[in-house]
Amino acid sequence: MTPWSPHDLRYMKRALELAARGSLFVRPNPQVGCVIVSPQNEIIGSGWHRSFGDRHAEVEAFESIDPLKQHLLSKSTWYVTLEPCSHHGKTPPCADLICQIKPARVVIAVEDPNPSVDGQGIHQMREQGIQVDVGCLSDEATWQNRRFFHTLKYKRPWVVLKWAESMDGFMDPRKAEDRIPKSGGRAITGQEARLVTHRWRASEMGILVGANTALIDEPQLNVRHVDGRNPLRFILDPNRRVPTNHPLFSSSDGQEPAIHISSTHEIGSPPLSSWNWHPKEGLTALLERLNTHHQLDSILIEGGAFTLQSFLDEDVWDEIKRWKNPSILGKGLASPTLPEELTQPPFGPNHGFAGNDEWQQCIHPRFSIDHLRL
Ligand code: AOF
Ligand code: ZN
Repeated sequence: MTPWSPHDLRYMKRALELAARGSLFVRPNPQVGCVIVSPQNEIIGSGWHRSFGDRHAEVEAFESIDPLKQHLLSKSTWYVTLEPCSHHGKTPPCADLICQIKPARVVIAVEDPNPSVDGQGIHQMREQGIQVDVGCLSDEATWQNRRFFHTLKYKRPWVVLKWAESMDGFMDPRKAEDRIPKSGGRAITGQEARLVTHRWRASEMGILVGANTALIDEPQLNVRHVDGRNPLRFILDPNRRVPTNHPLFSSSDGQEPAIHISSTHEIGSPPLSSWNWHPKEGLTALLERLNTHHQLDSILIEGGAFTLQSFLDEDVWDEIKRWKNPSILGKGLASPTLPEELTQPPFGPNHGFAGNDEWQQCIHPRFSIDHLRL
């Protein structure tokens, strides 16, 4: 294995940091960052993939270089968090650009598993005599793009279960029988937590609620409190209880109408505003359809208790994000039961506070970084 120098680790960390700035905007593309360093260890260019369809990180880093420093390029080292692409997508291949420039060295965190790239970018650059070293901070880079890697490997989106509960484990102070349609949700958490939740929503491509939540809470399922992209909304309603005039079925503020999943619709060709799924097919089949019909690389399951519990019971989930409010409600709608075995995310914090609320994040015990790689 290549022994990574302290400089390599430093600049790749910086590239990962930059990549993360695209996290709310690039999906279903991966987050990618790039840092260009002179032989004197000066960062002369840096960039990241800012939003879906936009320039790739390498191009942005290249274009950021001061013309007076361009002569340093032939001896430069490029740090990229994902293998430079070799395909003509929405933009020309980054590997072509790098081959024209011919820097001394390119350091890559992890290969791009996209079948149109898949090692060809690396091969192309090596053919041109460029030194290419792969694997610097590869675990961190794989984790950062877990949604992208997971979907390419498993053909289903990364599933995040999310809910908020009181200290004594209730999601709603009302019991199930007191929760009548259109009565609205009862917030367990405060305003600061809402901002964080909206950032979580913007981080995932889709958001799904069950029929009860749609009927009772009438949630908007958007990211109105933060700057970011609205997720595509889904209502899981096998028995078709949600009426077609439900507010979620209209577009608002540029957000697409929610997609209705029930067991009585006909399957058509995408894009679809409704499609068919029956609980006896299992949640894995549902998730595979979310990927084939809508190219979803991740989905946030926002409730309610029954829908969340069914994902837990079928063991089809990857990450849990749970809010805990210090209140003691004594009664109400019980929250889902956390599985006994849970694992902490490999990088970054697994809990934190927003105002009076604590968030906790855990991942499925079967998870490993290797499990994400092809
Ligand atoms: C890179 N640098 O910054 C990114 C890469 O549709 P396009 O043209 O934007 O291509 C998207 C694919 O390119 C994406 O699925 C992944 O394989 C790669 N992303 N590659 O060299 C970047 N974002
Ligand atoms: Zn590219």
